[in-house]
Amino acid sequence: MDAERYDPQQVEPKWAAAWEEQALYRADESDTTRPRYYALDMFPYPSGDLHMGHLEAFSGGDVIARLKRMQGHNVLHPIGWDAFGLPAENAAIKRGVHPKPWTYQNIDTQRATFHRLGTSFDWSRTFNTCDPDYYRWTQWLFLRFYERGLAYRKASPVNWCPNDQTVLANEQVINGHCERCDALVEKRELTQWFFKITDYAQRLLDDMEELADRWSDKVLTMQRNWIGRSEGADVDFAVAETGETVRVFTTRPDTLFGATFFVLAPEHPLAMRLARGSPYEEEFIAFLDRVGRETEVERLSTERDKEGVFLGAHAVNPVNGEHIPIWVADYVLMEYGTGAIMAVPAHDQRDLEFARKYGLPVRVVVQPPGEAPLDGDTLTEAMSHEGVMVNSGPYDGLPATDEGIPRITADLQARGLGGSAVNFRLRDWLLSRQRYWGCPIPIIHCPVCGEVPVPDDQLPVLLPEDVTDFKPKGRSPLAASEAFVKVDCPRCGGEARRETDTMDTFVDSSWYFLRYTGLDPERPFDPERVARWMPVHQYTGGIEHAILHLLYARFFVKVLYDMGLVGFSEPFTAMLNQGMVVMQGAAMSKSRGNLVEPAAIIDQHGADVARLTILFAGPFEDDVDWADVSPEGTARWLQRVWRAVHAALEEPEGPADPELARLAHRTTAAVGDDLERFRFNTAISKLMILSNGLADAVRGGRATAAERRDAAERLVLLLAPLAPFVTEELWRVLGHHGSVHLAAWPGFDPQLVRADRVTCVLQVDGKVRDRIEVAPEVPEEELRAAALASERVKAAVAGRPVARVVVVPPKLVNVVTAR
Ligand code: ANZ
Ligand code: ZN
Repeated sequence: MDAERYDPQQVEPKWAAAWEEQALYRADESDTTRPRYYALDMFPYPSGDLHMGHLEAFSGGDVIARLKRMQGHNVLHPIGWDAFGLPAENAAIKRGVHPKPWTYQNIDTQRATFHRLGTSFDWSRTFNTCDPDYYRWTQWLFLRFYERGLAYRKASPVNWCPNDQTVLANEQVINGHCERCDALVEKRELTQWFFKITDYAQRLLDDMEELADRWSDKVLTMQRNWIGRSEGADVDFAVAETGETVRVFTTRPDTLFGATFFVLAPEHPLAMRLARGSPYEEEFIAFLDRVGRETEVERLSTERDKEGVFLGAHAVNPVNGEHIPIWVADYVLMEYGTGAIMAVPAHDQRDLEFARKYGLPVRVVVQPPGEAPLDGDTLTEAMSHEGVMVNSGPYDGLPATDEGIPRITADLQARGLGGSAVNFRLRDWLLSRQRYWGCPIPIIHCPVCGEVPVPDDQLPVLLPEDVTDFKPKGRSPLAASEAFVKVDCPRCGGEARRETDTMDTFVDSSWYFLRYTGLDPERPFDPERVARWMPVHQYTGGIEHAILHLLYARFFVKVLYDMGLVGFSEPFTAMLNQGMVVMQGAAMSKSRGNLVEPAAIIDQHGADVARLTILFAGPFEDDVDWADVSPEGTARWLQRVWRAVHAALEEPEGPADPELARLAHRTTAAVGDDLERFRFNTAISKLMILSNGLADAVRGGRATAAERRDAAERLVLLLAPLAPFVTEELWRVLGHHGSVHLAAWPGFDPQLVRADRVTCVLQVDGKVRDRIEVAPEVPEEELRAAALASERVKAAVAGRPVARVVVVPPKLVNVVTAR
């Protein structure tokens, strides 16, 4: 090829085919000498071709895999497709085609784009979650969870998306809207399948300590808040009129003497019992109906007026025997704590607003020390911070938090009226969906035996092929297939019905990373292979999964750990989240007309340019605005790299040039460091400096042939993880026979890397006036003299007497004048 012009369209397909043919990136199962490294990228949804977010994520993930390979690791870098689910199905409905061929067609399209992009995947272990060979094991795992009581069915108020006509997990409701289609989510009372993730709440929280520093703080904080652990106490009140007990959860048992009313969630079973037959029944039922139409967000909103109804009954406060009125109110939720609260309006803002609206008393029981006594009648804002207990009988004078809480809690416990309690915000994971394109739940409903699991040897329960109507109608489209639904009970042989709901796709993605260790035909995964490769060393993917997928996958692995199938309880040792790719500040979309697609960029500039451009755009974790980047600029740089390497080999040599050697070694050290920390953008800018340095030296007739070759080889090796095609071609130009991607990552000479000049800042009275270059080991005296000799420093001193000179070698001199 031309030494003057590099043609990616000619070179890239050639290498893409060769790499595939040689299975260059296959993980080596038999090798026991090299350390193993599992570089995992979140697998894509096959809805259309790869998008720009994919380009960024997979380019970054691929750099890591390639770097580790060159550094001598036996790398596992797999890929597959998260192929079930709503996006594929909705698109299929819109186009009037079956979700299956549509999905597989998209997978083919994406696979082709991955090939063009040159991602270093091990293609021998790819799979799609919609393959029966895969979902068979999803069903098998479901049954193991079921046996352990970790998968169960219950009726409860659940989130319902009226647009997608299916239920949603709490994690899929974003500010009251459907995560997928943004429709306002409703509550419906339905019987659904759940995973008992709440059993693992504490461990999900505790094990995050292992992840500190290797996962972003942002993701860890989001998970911590989602799990939402609260410490407090359970307190039993009695109903004065009926004598029955009703329990509340409170984080503030120290405020018990300030409880002036009692509130039940409208859905609390006791509320209906108390209302029935009372003069308040009609009002209560109308209220219940109204609240049923409010979303959870509305109910919890601090902006909205709280509403409630008195039920005519009273609760007996266990600490002082006081009778307080029982209300129902919308701001108390059935799904949190016990669904009942003691209201302490002086110290809880929501209770205060409710009390003021309905004229209920407000009693201060915690007083800020050293301030004038608060008055419950005039209080406008609840006093929610620490203080000293007052109006609290035997507890008066105690510091409320440190002593009041433990004492009151212990006293209640001693009397059998409660005790300390921990509450989690986390709810069980609602996993069933009323949609076609998902993994069938392997359960049979028998009129005699009840719920019967499908026996393992009858797996997979295949999705019926005779369903033609996929439109969501509130019940699963699978119910329309007689052949699917009608089945003999595995236990009694009688006529029974199959469960027709399918699983949430997040079930599929909660264990896929285990199966990449080997496509075992007999098991979901081979525990020995898993032990060899896992936990994943580096996981790369979008921050949008900060809670959903990452929480569920952590939960699955903990259950598998308890089952003895894996030897670790955290699947992903380190996590890297890329930012979003936007266009002129807005999300890219076809309808906005601002859509850019990776395939089009590859068509125009080649894959290396696409990869380099997105990685050069900024820090990996920040958002990228495609309007601000220049693939043309990157393409021009690659042309310069191409010419510089050729010129380095072809032009007549010159005198030795230690500067070039220093630059090459310094770049080696810095780029290795940058890539290790995922600072792809700064690594690229350092490589630009090296390529310019090499071109300049050659053009200026400097450097020996050996020096030039060394610099050129380093440039190609260091660039290889970022731009795999041009470097593979240049590696041949440099006379090598094997692939650059299996070559060893270059070392460097620490002597050459050590900076020989550093910049010293010269200040006068703390203001920067000049900068000079000095040796790193410059003596203090010499530095002081050099600073005082600077023309700019002299001008700034302007003849005033110098009071003292602060010298911090080799970085700073500050000349302080007397005024
Ligand atoms: C009395 C009290 C006094 C409260 C006070 C707070 C401050 P977190 O921190 O979120 O766990 N609560 C309990 N169950 C509730 C439910 N189902 N719906 C709405 N609110 C509920 O909040 C726990 C506090 O939220 C509990 O402590 C309870 O109010 C309220 F000065 O009890 B507290
Ligand atoms: Zn039966």
